Amino acid sequence: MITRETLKHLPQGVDAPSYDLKDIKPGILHFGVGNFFRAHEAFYVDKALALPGQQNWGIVGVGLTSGERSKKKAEDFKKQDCLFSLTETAPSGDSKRTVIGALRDYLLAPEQPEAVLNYLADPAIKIVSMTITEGGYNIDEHTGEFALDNEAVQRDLSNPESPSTIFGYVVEGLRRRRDAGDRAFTIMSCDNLRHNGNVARKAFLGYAKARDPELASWIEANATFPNAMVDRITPTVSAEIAARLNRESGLDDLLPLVAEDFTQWVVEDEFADGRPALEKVGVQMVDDVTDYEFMKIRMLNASHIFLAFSGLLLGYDHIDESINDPDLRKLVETYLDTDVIPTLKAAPGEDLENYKKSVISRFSNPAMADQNLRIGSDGASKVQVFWTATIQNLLNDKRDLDRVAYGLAAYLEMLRGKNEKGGTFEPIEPTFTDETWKIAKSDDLEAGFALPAFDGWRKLDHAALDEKVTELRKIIREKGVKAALPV
Ligand code: CS2
Repeated sequence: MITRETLKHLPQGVDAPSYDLKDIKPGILHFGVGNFFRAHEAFYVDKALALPGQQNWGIVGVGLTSGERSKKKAEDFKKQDCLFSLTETAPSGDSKRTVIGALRDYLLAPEQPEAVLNYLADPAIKIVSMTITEGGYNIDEHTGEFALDNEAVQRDLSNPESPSTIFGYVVEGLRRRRDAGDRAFTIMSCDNLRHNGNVARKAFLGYAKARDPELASWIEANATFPNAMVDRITPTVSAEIAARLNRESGLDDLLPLVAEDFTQWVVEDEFADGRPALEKVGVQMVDDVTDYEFMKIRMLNASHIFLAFSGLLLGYDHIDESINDPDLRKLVETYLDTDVIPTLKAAPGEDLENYKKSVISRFSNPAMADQNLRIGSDGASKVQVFWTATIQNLLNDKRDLDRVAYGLAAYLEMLRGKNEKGGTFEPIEPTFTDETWKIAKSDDLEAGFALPAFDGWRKLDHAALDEKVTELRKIIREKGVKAALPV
């Protein structure tokens, strides 16, 4: 176990926080303490805490789900004083190991709802950040608005002072602040969405308006919702990986974590009540994040799901196996060169050709053992966020549809959960209902077009695209992925 005590004699090669934990006071509350958050926001804030005058930016983590796994995680955090180790590994295999101290408390909301609300109402908390996944903002795909008919949201609206959703918690916290004459906080999304701040604004204001329009106006006038581009590949840590990480570090960490050495965070500098000195620890503070977001989502994430869907069908477990398959690598390179880069504008300081090379090298990092199943999970949300803009461009400009048609065919075939080696797997689609699964599992090659993930281009002329997708699905089923690859 790592504790304040063991920090004093860590194994060689593991860095301890260079500040005194007892000086740190919470200034940020974060919902969704997953691996990505621990390797990204917590990593940057940890560096900031070591700078003079930054000790009031410790983080309180909040989990929203109950269940055995969540309870175990909360207990592990408590046992370790919320400390955990991060191993950053380069494609060459070189690693750097650090104990991160930025997380100073961890609460499970279903068990301690009032403690969470007390933090949210406390003016010392100046930023409420979140990683709740692309699909977590409860935006209706058809209307583009916050979905008020969601059951949990309805429950919170009838009982606004004892909420269970993130929307209910945040808005109740802000209500208490307004009533006490305190300032609002910054609501900072760290999810991998285009204009994640705007999405968060829509979600939280959508809920607040339904709860109390006057409160919603106060929040609109006083809170801010900065947009950000976030990037760091952070795989799931299986028991086996955890054991390896501990073996290599010499630690006995209950919550070890591994990430690539690359990391990027570009944030619009719009904070309601101050922020840590992020610009001093490598965060790019900008006025407009748009071009960074497009570059990342349409290049890195879009390629990632191409590789994950294809790899799952071919029976590959990990993304480095996918990118090391020369046919899949060629597919991704051609997709980026032909379909994506010509429609992108380079963000200041970025070069799209270099970015492409770095993405491909990052995918090849064997130390990540990044699971195709993880990357291919929630395809319903990811297809919309990562591919839709490219598909719309190609349809509008009447350009070659081969690669996107193949991608969609691979996605739909992947949902059937069978690989070419005769194995099966369970695709993960948190937003699917029984009805959507029926469509996804149907033998009818055209049924999949009814999935909401495809809505983004149904208003455009999509007949040729559908025809190609159907043809390619047939080829994948009859002759396999390699026969369907458009390269
Ligand atoms: C992946 C991301 O799951 C996915 O969609 O593409 O988790 C990816 O690893 C991160 O966006 C990298 O920043």
